[in-house]
Amino acid sequence: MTNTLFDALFAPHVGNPATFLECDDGTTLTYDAFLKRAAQLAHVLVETGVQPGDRVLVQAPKLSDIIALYAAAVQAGAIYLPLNTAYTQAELDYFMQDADPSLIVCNSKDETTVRALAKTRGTAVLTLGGAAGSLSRAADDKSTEFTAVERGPDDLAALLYTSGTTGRSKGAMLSHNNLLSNAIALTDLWEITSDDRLIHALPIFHTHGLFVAMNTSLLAGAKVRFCEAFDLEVILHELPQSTLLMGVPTFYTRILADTRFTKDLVDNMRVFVSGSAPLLAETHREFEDRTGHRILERYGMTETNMITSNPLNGERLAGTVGYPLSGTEVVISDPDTGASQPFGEIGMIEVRGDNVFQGYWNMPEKTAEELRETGFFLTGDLGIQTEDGRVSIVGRSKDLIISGGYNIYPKEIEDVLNDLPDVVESAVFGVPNPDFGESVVAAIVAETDGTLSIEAVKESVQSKLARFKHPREYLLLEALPRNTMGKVQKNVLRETYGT
Ligand code: MCA
Ligand code: AMP
Repeated sequence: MTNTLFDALFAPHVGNPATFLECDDGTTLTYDAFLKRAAQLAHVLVETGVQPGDRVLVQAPKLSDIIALYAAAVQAGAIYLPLNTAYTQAELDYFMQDADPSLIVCNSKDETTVRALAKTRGTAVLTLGGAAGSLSRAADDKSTEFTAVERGPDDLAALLYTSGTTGRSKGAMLSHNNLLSNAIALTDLWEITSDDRLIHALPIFHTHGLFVAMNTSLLAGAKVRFCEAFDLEVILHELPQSTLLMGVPTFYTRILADTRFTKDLVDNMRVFVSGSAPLLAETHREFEDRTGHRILERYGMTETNMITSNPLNGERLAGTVGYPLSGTEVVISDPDTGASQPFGEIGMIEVRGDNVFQGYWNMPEKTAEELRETGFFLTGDLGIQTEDGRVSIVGRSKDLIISGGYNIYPKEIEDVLNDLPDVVESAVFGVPNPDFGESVVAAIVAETDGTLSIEAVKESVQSKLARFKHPREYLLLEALPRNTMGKVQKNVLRETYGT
């Protein structure tokens, strides 16, 4: 019986006595113990009625059991669907409707509300949250062996939602081979081995924290210092005993802002990886001046996993995202005609390879718009490529704000604002922010009767959207700037209000 991802990432660790996870409370889990826990959880999934191909939706705290649950879902042939813990009930309701999971695993403290949402569909609900979690408890007396369900390279292993320019989140369908091929390419390129110790301070519901960080560690048999969240004190404490850190640019600006962060703290460190958002050349330089290390920047997307990376051994250039990974092709095309651009010309970054997803869940038209029949995926990022293949991102053709590594699509926020009775129209845009890279500003044109209350607007936004998407500033304007075609000029808003 084969199960592509399980056989490569997890099964080789049966009986492996090496440490895998080191948690905040001081507990550690060996690879063997982790595998046994995953098997117990897989038994609970099957007993709950999860069938191969079913979605297991997970919105739960970052505990070791959540990684074992990911392994259990893969082992049981299910499709793992992780969600940001910051999502509101309204957002969760959308994902539940769209993905139609057979099981929801939520935080114990959210059980009542999640059960109320799940009830109408008859979806099973289990909880994670230390000893109190019903999933954890149910697993405790199960067998520590489980025969992995047959799954081939093209079967789906995960469904990751990514917001879109239409305001509606889309589920990116990722196959066993999408995840495995990318993990192999990154582990080889970054030379990750069982001698490595990774500081894992990213959330575990996105590609970066779940696949880039965990799948490579699993493949290599590395140790993972599993931090519940980003905490500067913990990072400074762990650096001398670690070799790898993977983070978003905010991690690096926050670390650099602390004067205790010095060269001698990172003597043991091998690689600092940055991604999910543009790393300022200034941060790159300051980091090198302070530590002698050049941050290794790489580029990816939920739909494609990682696409390019600066080299481990060659030159890591600030402001570039490096070369296409092994097995991944990048072309730069004219965004209007789709024709290939000459080297050095700006165009749409398109990508093809085993890393590229299988399409959007239940959205064949969207899939057809963004995934060409030739297999090339249109990233919506604008870039250039030099003759030797090095890629730089120079902008985006999609209207997107990246705040602290989280993607925020203005359309989703504008839809909420425009639905309010006193709002005529709105435009949401990003402005530079020293901590998060960009932050969200909303410009609103209100009805002329003057009854619009910003407090009421904030309340409405709060009930519908996760906190990280909330505008940090509201502007009341008489009119939005428009070009001669009537299109709102967000560049003008950014230039006028960016400071
Ligand atoms: C937290 N807040 C945020 C963000 N994070 N607001 C905007 N943008 C954010 N990213 C809110 C909190 O709710 C809080 O709200 C306030 O801001 C201050 O929180 P703070 O304590 O400063 O933040 P934090 O908890 O320390 O989190 C910052 C963070 C975190 C560590 C940078 O956002 C983070 O872990 N980001 C990584 C995201 C990531 O993994 N991205 C990868 C996805 P209040 O005002 O109520 O206090 S992209 C991906 O996977 C692609 C494929 C790729 O290429 O990697
Ligand atoms: P997501 O949809 O969360 O997978 O985010 C993918 C987007 O993040 C890409 O389309 C890029 O716009 C952005 N991104 C990821 N890595 C980088 C990077 N190193 N530099 C600039 N943007 C990046």
